[in-house]
Amino acid sequence: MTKTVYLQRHGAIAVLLIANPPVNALSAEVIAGLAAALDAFEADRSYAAFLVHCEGRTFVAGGDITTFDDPKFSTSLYNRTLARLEALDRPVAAVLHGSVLGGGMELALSCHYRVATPRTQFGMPEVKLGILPGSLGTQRLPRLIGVALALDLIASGRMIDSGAALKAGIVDEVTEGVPLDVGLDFAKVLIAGLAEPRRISAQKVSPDSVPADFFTQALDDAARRKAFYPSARNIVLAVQASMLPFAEGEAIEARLFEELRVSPESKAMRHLFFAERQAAKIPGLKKDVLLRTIASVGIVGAGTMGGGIAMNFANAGIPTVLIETSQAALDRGLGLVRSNYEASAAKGRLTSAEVEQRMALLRGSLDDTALADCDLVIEAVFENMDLKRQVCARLGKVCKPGAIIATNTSTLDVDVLAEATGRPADVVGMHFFSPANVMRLLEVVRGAKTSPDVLATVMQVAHKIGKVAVVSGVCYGFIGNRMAEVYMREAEFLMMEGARPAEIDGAVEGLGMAMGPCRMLDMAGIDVGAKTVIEYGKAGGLPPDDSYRAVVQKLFELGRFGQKTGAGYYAYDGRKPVADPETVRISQALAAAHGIEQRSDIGKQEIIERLLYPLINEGAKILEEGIAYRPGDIDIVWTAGYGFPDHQGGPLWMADRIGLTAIAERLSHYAKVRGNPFGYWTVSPLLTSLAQSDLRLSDWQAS
Ligand code: T1G
Repeated sequence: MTKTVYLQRHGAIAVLLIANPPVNALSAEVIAGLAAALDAFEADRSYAAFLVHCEGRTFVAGGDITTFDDPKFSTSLYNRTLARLEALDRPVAAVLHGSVLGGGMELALSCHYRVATPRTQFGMPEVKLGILPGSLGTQRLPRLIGVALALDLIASGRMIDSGAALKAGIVDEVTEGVPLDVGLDFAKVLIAGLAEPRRISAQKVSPDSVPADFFTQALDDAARRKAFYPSARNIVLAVQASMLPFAEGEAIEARLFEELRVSPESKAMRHLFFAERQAAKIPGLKKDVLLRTIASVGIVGAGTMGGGIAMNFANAGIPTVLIETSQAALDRGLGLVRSNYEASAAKGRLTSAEVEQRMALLRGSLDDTALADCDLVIEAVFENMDLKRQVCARLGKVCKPGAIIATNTSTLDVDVLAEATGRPADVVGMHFFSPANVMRLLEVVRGAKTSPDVLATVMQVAHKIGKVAVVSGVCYGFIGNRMAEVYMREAEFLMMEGARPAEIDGAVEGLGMAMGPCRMLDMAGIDVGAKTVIEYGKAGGLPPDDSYRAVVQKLFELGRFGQKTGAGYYAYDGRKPVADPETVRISQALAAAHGIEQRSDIGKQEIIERLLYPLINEGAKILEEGIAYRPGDIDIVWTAGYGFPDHQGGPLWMADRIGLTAIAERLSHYAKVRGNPFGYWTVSPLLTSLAQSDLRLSDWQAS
């Protein structure tokens, strides 16, 4: 047997033991081991049943995603092996625990019977990788649980628990206990009961099990979801093929799977799968670093951010105290949290008991000595350096020794705030994105003196509260906002030259951006954007260019704050953005005041290049300055925090696909045609050197 698969005898039961840590992914060795075990079982009539069991924390969690880029990759061997498993003439059972996902679920479905332990999760997450179940999941699952639920699970990629799996008929039994023992007991009952093989592939899906227009509707829905789920259409077609004879459906699934596997979209999404996990790793961190225990949290400031941040910890069951300066502010903050939870309960996402459990974990105080026992304290006061320095100085005194002090600043210098505490080794930035209880991205900012165990502890806390954490060094705007700044700069220059907000947004939304720059800032608040620019100017960070971000500052002056005031770059009919001639007039007046020539020939490609290429160039600078550890980290920041489309893999992944030489050439082109007095178009040294060596950003490693 190969080292990852063993066949063990337990009386009349042959146990196929898969041991391929960490998640028992289906490597070539595992598949070969399964085939060899079937040979042995078929040849030995003393066995009365076959039990599939996995060692470690989970049953098979899917195909080995690292193998999908191999041109020789194929699911056919695995699929044939599953067919052999299902065809065995004696009962075949699977005992399930952990996360039964993708190819693991397909393995379970090829067995005749299935038993699970109570906390097992089930899912078909292939859609999140831009593919579809390629080992008959689209054919067997509809036959087992019906087309509608099967399509829902495969198209959404959502996980269900053991109870739901039992109810749906995915498992026959849910039994507490050590998985192997549960499996053996289950198999013994099958033998004693003379259970017959039960093959899903032999079942049929009745055509009238769904309404006549079911698949037409499903294809329409898939077309709407395409931007986020590029494999949505093929998933519908594959599930629809389950209405055909099994062999025909199998062939259709195989074709549709392969089409997706080799697609740029799926390669981009698979890149992000690993990039997200790489981002959690801190280079040079000793393996044995001792993490600090975070059992209680304090948050200074119960505003929108503070309340949203507090919810993350309450959701993870961590008691949290919120500090405010007035009872009214405290009541308002906790009231907002409660209304957020109640809104989730109204949508069925939480029970009212869960709302109360989470609210019970939150308490407010006007006395900051209530923070004295907290293991982690996060300041989330107004974005003003003087105020934050005062708060940090106070926290340096109030927080117990060993407590971690974090600042939620989005642009200010974390090192300055760390020094203000008098204990900079305990200080780190935790930049949450608004709304803090929703956005997955968390930028963890390592200060010059942040101690390694503080950084590692906060990265672990981030995982615990369900955030995607990316480490950033200290610079203006860290990774995301620093790159967004050049993106917004060009959006406004284009506007002053005559491009309309809808054209600017439309160009990048056509690439799959969830929201273009104008709609994004109108939603976040023109006032927020303008104040950031003004603060940065005060800090001496702006180029000596009077026309720099002139539009957002003018809109701010005029009280046009975006959605919240009914007008910003757009006018608003409720939440619907509408072109506003006043914005055009403002832009034209600013252009005249700054001597910017009006043009009527600004095309989509120019908008895309002028928005994205400086953003990519800034990302390259962030890499070469050591602000970000790796290109994939930057891709995660933009896909998890700024609505960059997963199927484009993030800005630096996209840059590699466009080609760095082409990007460098276009940056130089704009330097020529627009002039480059402030260095806006200067190609970063890293981009230049990679382009010259015909290398990619993904080839770059921090030296
Ligand atoms: N392939 C390869 N490596 C994987 C992997 C996979 N499927 N799943 C996890 N890993 C690695 C991961 O990169 C990390 O590595 C380590 O395992 C721990 O993962 C044939 C074609 C199971 C819920 O999409 O959702 O089946 O960083 O940090 O938080 O039709 O892993 O330690 O070096 O995520 O406890 C379908 C993907 C594949 C499941 C556990 N399956 N995995 O979460 O650990 S396509 C999936 C997960 C397929 C079939 C089709 C999660 C998890 P490292 P982790 P975790």
